[in-house]
Formats: sequence, C-alpha cells, structure tokens
Amino acid sequence: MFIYINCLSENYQIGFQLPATEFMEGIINLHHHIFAFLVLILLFVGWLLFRTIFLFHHSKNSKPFLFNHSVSLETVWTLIPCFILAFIAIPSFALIYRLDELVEPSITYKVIGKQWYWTYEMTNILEDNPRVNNSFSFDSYMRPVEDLSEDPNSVGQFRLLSVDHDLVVPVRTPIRLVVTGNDVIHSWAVPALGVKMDAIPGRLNQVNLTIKYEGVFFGQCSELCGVNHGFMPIVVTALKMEDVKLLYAGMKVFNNVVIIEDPIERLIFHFYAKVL
Ligand SMILES: [Cu+2]
Repeated sequence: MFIYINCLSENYQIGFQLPATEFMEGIINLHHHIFAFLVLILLFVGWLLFRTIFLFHHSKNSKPFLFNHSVSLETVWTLIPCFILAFIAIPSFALIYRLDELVEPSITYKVIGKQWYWTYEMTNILEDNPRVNNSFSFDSYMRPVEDLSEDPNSVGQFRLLSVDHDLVVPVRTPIRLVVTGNDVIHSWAVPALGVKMDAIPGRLNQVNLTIKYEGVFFGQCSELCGVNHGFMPIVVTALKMEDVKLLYAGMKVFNNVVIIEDPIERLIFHFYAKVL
C-alpha cells in the first residue's frame, strides 16, 4: 500500500501537488486545458509580432498600405477570441457546478479560523462509541520551530507546516466541512485536496469532499489575517475508517477539549515511516 505525503516538494518542481480528490483532478485538468490555449495564443501573437517587425520594417516597406478598413478581418478577429472564450468557459462552468454539488455527507467537521490557529469541531461521528462525546473540539497550533525534533531519524516534521493536532478524516467517505471565522477573515486552503474556502466571521461556508487515498495533506491560511498569518498551517491526515474509529476511541475528552494520546502519534509516525 502506498501512502503519500503530498506537500513534499521535489527539486525544480513546477507542477501541482498530487491531487487527492476528484475536485483537484478537475482543477488540474482545467488548468491544462486553458494552458493549451495560452500556448497557442502565445505562438500566434509571437508569430504576428515577428512578421510585423521584420517584414514591415520601414526599410523594406517605405510606402505604407493605404487601406484602413476590413470587415472580414474584423469579423474574424472578433469571432475567434469568442470561440476561444467559449471553449474555456464551458468546462470551467461544468467544474464550478461540480464543486458545489452536495453529496449526503457521512461526517461533518466544523473548521473555525482564529488568530492564529484553527479549531476543529466534529459532530455525528461514532454515535455508538460511549467513550467519545458525540461532539467535541480541539485546537490545532503550529509546532514551533524549536519544538521540531533535531533527531535525523525523526520523520514527518516540517518547519512552518507541522501542527500539534491534525484534522484526522476517513478516506473514501463523503465529508462536509463547515468553515467559519472567529475574529477576522481566514482561509482554509489545502492544495492537494483542491480546497480554498474563506473562513468569514458570521458566515458558514461549506465544502464537500471525498479523499481518494490515505495520506497527510498540508495547507496554510490563505487570507492575510494578521501578524501570525504565516504561522497557522493546516494538516489533514486521511486514514481508513477503521483507523479513524480506533483513533477517536483512544482520545480523551476533557472539558470538551480532546487530548490526543499516543495512538495518533503512533499511527502518523507509522505512515511517515512507510514513505521515507
Ligand atoms: Cu488566518
């Protein structure tokens, strides 16, 4: 079995992170589609420029053409861009409506952006488990640099990306994220999942996603929200449903705050260890 850590960059990487949801695949496909037009337009405009500069140089054409109007030319250079825009717009609308489509979610997570950390709340999960309060919340802070292990054998800790408590979600399960802000506008963005949702105080924004494979996905707040804007990363760990249940069963809920004990650390360490 393959487990990916999606934020890991390669030398000279210019492409996207490995997509983990259908949405991100759609976004990447749309990007490629638009990029093809971009290249064609670039070549065409470059060719026109080249011709204009070299063939119509005043040394070669000292006597200018006198025509100033061409209905057929104007029709062509109006219609062709219209068609190009339509070819771009049609798949773009298809994608944007697809992103908005509601699927009956199995689990709902509430994501609250705060200055400068994230709070996650979970509801309607594992009703059958008596050890877990039906709904609970926890805070997710960035691991400060000085807390990162200097042990070269330790894996899975990334400067400015690791957090103390990940959002652990099940794979291949429709999940709903309800995103809001507590103080100022934040933005919950995880590139590999194709999510960038504003966290606005007084407003609930909704994201539906189904993660395709197990892995650890990293993101950052993407709306300038104050001095520590760059220090409120997001970590989403997608595990098999059984593992998520195991994990939640091992959590302790104290004053409505989840204290995550060994299992998560062990599980996540286990995953990182498989990759690296
Ligand atoms: Cu923020």
